[in-house]
Order: sequence, then structure tokens, then C-alpha cells
Amino acid sequence: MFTQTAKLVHQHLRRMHLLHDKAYVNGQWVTAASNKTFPVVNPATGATIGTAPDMSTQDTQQAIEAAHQAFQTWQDTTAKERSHLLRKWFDLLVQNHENLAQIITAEAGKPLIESRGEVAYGNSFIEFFSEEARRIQGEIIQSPIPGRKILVEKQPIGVAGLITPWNFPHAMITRKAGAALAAGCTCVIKPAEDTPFTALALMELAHEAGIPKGVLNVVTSSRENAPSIGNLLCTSPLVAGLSFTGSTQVGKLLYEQCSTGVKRIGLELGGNAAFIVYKSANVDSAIKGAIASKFRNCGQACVASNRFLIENPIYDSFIEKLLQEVRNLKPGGNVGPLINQAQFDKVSSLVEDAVSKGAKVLAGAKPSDHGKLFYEPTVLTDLTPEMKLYKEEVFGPVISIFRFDTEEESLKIANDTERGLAGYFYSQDVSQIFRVSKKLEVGMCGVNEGVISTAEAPFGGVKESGVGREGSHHGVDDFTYIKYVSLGNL
Ligand code: TXE
Repeated sequence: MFTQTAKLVHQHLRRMHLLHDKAYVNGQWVTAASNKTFPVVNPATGATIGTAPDMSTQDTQQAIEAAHQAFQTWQDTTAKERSHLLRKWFDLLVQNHENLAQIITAEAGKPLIESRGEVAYGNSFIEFFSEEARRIQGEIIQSPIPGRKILVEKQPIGVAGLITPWNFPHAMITRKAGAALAAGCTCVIKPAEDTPFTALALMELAHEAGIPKGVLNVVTSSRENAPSIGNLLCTSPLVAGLSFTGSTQVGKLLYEQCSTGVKRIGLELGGNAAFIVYKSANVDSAIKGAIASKFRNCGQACVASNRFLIENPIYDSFIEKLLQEVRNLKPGGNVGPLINQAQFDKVSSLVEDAVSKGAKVLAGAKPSDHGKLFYEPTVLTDLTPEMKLYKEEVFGPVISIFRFDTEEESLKIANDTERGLAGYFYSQDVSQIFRVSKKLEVGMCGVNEGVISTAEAPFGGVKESGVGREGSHHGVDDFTYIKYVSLGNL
């Protein structure tokens, strides 16, 4: 069911049938067996835009069985066939670029320009994996036994469970599903409860592209049902592996659940990225990178910079220029809302904790009067390790600044975290670039750049930020297993 607000969204959509209020299982648009639904709210306006099926394990079981059935034939399609289907899906995604962006904005509240950017990024994974499908190759290893050959090939693992977050409701699905389909796997996707409609719009276009029934399935659910659905995906013998993007807390739980069946798991969890500016840096370029890295998606990105470390000689000029740029950020204009009340409360309480322990407020540090879930772009200095902001991912529009005197000190602070997803630094000293990029304990490192994600590069972290890599040719590894065939003489 869609509400009046959704009808406004419809008016912008050339292809109205992209908005679905039913889930997608075995090529069919279906309600929950219980007939229950849950509301989906636009965080920018507070309006309920519609309802989606509140599915349970019973519905998920059907989706798993459909995916398992579909795998029996999908695994035998040729790489070329899979590549062509993914390409068709990509072409439809491109044709519907604006429609998809409108849906993302309606349910995630992002400024339209950011949603358009996400669609381009999300689409690029389907394009990349349509090509990569044909490059999943094996090898022949020399055997010590005369006449024998050892053939090594990558085979699809089977049904993959994909649990995705709300911060990039399009791209987090295509990054996983593109790789899974290229590898020859089938999927059961559980999108975040905040953003089911983008997932369903992607399914409409996959359906139109001719991706066979059961190959992609989307099970929508409320937050209450997510744990039991997650548990089923982790423990069902028909599911071969799980790929999850979300909080570290839920990631750890799923890791544990997957261990019972020794199931494959890819985890892309939270980060706590350092953004270091050394004295040789081009400060203007660092400011540009800092703003993009921090305020994109209102700071709700796992690769967003969390802790800004500025070398003493350029500290004052950096802060001065930064504040000029922060004044140009407008909640409700170029900065969107936080996704929901829980995230809003998290940001407010982390800022309050820091301020109560002595952090100095240079900008913001309060709710914006633009709307309920909007928070003022915030700049804090004089941070200390006792403050929660030092260790926790804020996932909001908050810049926390630290001052340092030596490279050694900067690395000590940067690596003093359990997370290790992304890290950034600005420097024009070549030997420093090599030293620091080696020493930062992260899976992704931006040097003189603040936004580095692309379909061609392997995305993922170390420490508690997760296991596995998504995107790039490494992205298919989570969805394939290596089999060797030892070929003797006839
Ligand atoms: O995440 P959850 P939340 C971080 C960020 C954010 C925090 C909390 O720091 O502030 O996590 O966000 C599903 N079994 N990231 O609460 O709960 C849920 O339905 C199975 C980083 O939104 O992890 C949704 O589909 N699934 C991040 C998905 O997990 C469960 C992106 C993510 O929700 C489940 C988002 C369970 N027990 C948040 N509980 C990133 N890495 O980009 C929830 N889910």
C-alpha cells in the first residue's frame, strides 16, 4: 500500500510499476503469509510513504527453497549467458536512473543529487560483474606425477543470503548480488527495514531483464523479524553462505550463527576512519576531501572519516578554512537527515558525551531546526581518548579534531581502534606516503583523496571491520569455492 506522499513520488516516476509494495519471491510479487505489513517512513518529512510485507521465517524458507531450486539450473548457465543477463539488467538500471534516485530519496531522505550519485555507483557493480562473469578463471598446476594434471576451478557456492543496510540501499545490494550472480549463485536478499522499496525496484528491473525466477528473491521485514530471518539464513542447510553489511554488533552475531554450520560469511561492518593531514599537505585539497568524506550521506557511510588528525603547524589554518566550508552545508539542502530516531539519538548522545567531557564546539552540536531528524553539521576539537567519539563510529555529520606533532603520534592515534576499514591522509612527502600507507591498519587507504570507492577496487576491512572483499575481481571469492580435479592417465 502506498500513501498520498508516495503518490507524489509516483508523479515523478515515468515508470510507476517500479514502486512495489509486495516482496519478490520465485519471480512472483507476494504478501507475507501472515498478511502483516510494516510502515516505511521518509526521514526527511516524517511521512509514511507506504507499507511493505512483514515477512517471517516461513516466507524466508520459501524464498530459500526457490533460490535452491533455481540454483540447479542457474549454476549450469554459461558465463556468457550470465554476463548478458547482467548487462540487460544494467541497461534497464541506467534507463531508470532518475526513477531509482527518486525512490531512494523518498525512503532514505537523501538529497536527490546524492541519490543520483548512489544509483550511478550501484549500477556500476552490475556493469562490472557483467564483465567479470566471463573472467572467473581457474588454473592448471603441474603435478609431481608424470602424466597427471591438476585442474583448479572456481565453482559457485550455491544459495547466498544477503543482508543489507539502509545507508546505500541500492549499491549495497548490487555490490553483493552482482558478484553472486556472476559466480553462478542465487540469492535471498533481506534489505533493511528502512529502505525496502529500492530493493524491490531493483527486482522489478531484474525481472524485466529476464533473470530467471528464483535466482533473486527479496524478503522484506520489520526490525522485529530481522533476527529470526537472519538466523534462518545462517543456519539453513540450503544456504551456502552469507554476506552482510551493517553494524559490528549484528555482524558478530551472524558470524557466530554461521559457525554452527561452518558456513561461508562475508562481513562489511563499521569503520572508524582517521583522516590525517600532514604539514606538507595541500590544505585546500584536504579540506575538499574532508568535506566530501565526512558529509556525504550525512556522514552515514562506513568509510566516512571519523577522527580528523591535524599536524600542529597547519592546525589553525586548517580549522579556519574548514569552518568556512562547513558554513555552506545546509541541513535540508545539501545535507540530508539521519535515517531514523535511533541513529539521531546515537549522534546526539555521542556529541553530548564529548562536550560533557570537555570537547570544544566550533560548529553545530545540536539538532537542526529544519526537521526532526536533521542534525547541524558539527565540528568539535580538544577530543580525548576518554570520549566515546574517539572509539565509536558516529555515523553522522560530526567532525572530531585531534592535534598531533609527529608522524608516529598520528599513526598511534589512527590505529588505536578495533576497527580497520578505511583511512585517509594528505601529504606531499613521497617517502611519508609510502610509510604511512603501509602502517595504517585498514583495508582501504585514500592518499590525497577523501572518497575512494569504485566497482574496480576491493572494498573491505581488517580487525573488527569485517572479513572478505566486495567489488573488483576479488568480489567473487565470497561466492565461489575452489575445487581441484586431479586428472590421471586414462
Ligand atoms: O545496523 P544493523 P543499524 C553501523 C553504524 C550504525 C550502526 C547501527 O555505526 O550507527 O551500525 O545501524 C539487519 N540478524 N552501520 O541499527 O542493525 C537489519 O534489518 C540479522 C554500518 O541500522 O546492523 C538491516 O538489514 N539481521 C553499516 C541490517 O541488519 C539483522 C551500515 C543492518 O542493521 C539483525 C549500517 C539480526 N539480529 C549501519 N538485526 C555499514 N557497514 O555500512 C538487524 N539486522
